[in-house]
Order: sequence, then C-alpha cells, then structure tokens
Amino acid sequence: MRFDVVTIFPEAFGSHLKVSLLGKAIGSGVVSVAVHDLRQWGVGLHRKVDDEPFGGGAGMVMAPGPLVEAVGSVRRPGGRVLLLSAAGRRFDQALAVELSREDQVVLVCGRYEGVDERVAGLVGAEAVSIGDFVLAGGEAAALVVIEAVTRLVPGVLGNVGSLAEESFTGGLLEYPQYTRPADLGGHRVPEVLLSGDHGRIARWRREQSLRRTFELRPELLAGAELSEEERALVASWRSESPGESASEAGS
Ligand code: JF5
Repeated sequence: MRFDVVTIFPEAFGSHLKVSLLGKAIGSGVVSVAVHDLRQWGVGLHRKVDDEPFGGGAGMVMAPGPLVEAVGSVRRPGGRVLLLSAAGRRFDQALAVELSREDQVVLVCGRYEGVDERVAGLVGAEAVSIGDFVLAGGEAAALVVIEAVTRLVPGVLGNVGSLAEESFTGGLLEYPQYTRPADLGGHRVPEVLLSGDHGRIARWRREQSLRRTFELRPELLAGAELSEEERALVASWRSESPGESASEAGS
C-alpha cells in the first residue's frame, strides 16, 4: 500500500509518520508514504500555485494547472485520488477499510480558500471530509486518513487482536477502560472488573458501550448490530429520558 501526498507544506508530514504503529508500518515497508511538494509543479520563477478567485472575494484559490500536473505525475494505473475538503464525502471506518485494500491512495491537500472546482473532475478525485469543522488546509486531514487506513493494512504489526475486537463492537462506541491503581484517591474502578467473572465483565462492557452510544451518539444505534434484548433496553432508556415523547422517538 502506497500513499502519495501532494501539499505545499511537505514538512507537516515529518514526525507524525515516524512514531508508533504508523512509523513501524512505514519502516517495515508494508506501507510507504511519499510526500510531494506542489511547488515542484508551480508556475514561473516563484513556483506559483494559487491565483485570485473569479467573481471576487477574499483570499486565493489553488490553481488547477500545478495540481493536475502533480496528480498526473504521481498517480499509478488504478490509483485512488482523494481531495481533502470540508465539502466532501465523510471519512469513516467503512471508507478506511475500503482504502486499506487499495494499492495506491493519492491525497491532495488544499489550502487557501479552496481548490479550483475543475480539478476534481479532471483528475478523477473524490472529495473527502474528516468532519464538520474548518481547517486551514488538508494536511492534518491527510494524516488522519493515513493513520486510520495504515492500521488496517494486512501485515501491519500489532493489528490482529484489536481489529477483531473492534469489529466485535458492532458499530457502538467502545466501553471504558481502567488500569491500576484500583483506587485512585477514592475514585474506584468498577467492582465487576475486579471480579474475575468473565461472563459478567463481557455483559457489563456491552451495556456500557450501549449506554455511551445512547448518550453521546444516538444516531449510531440505527446502524448497530443489537439483539432484541438490547433494542428493548434502549427503548426503555428512551422512554425514561426527559422531554422524550413517543411522537419524537424517531427510529
Ligand atoms: C482544506 C482550504 C482545503 O480537509 C479539510 C477538512 C476536512 N474537514 N474539515 C476540513 O480541509 C482542507 C482547508 C482549507 C482547502
């Protein structure tokens, strides 16, 4: 698996790619990341990559020429091209899994007020957003994509057990984790985790996942794999929650 990043800030990709699981995957050669300075394809003595927006307005727009040439020179046959943008398909775990099966992913990092709209069509790029917030450029978003995808690539060390557990979660938030000390100045670890009763522990963790998802990300429940009993439990929490009437209950 190979990532090619096109950016005007190649130095933003230094340390992050060297640490932890990501650094090992890259060091071992299972995954490679090549970072390309867009100014290589910039125009003129000043290697210009931006220009003024047609129609007026503040700031600059990334010009199509350098980007189209850059992607044309780094993409391989069959390579997937992503344009990081707040106005894109939401990046999620399902897309991460999909990308982990590709041979090449090209990540184009926008800056300024955005990228000339014609670029995506010309290079066959898919716009991808990591969330509903505004960034100054696509570099941090590209790092997020690289990290989430790399840990799923077959052969990346240390991914086997935890990946199996993640899929077991079935679309719910993770349960809370604790380690020693069991008593942190009176803040005690839940007793069940010290019981040694693995059946009880598994049931408690599952209910914690369900409860957290209900509280923090209720929209995930519709797509989660829940038993009849779990659906009934969620329904009972809904009927208890203040201000919730049957007509507002939704799914
Ligand atoms: C960007 C100008 C491109 O990638 C993103 C993003 C994803 N979610 N939210 C923002 O932005 C890239 C920023 C500014 C062009």
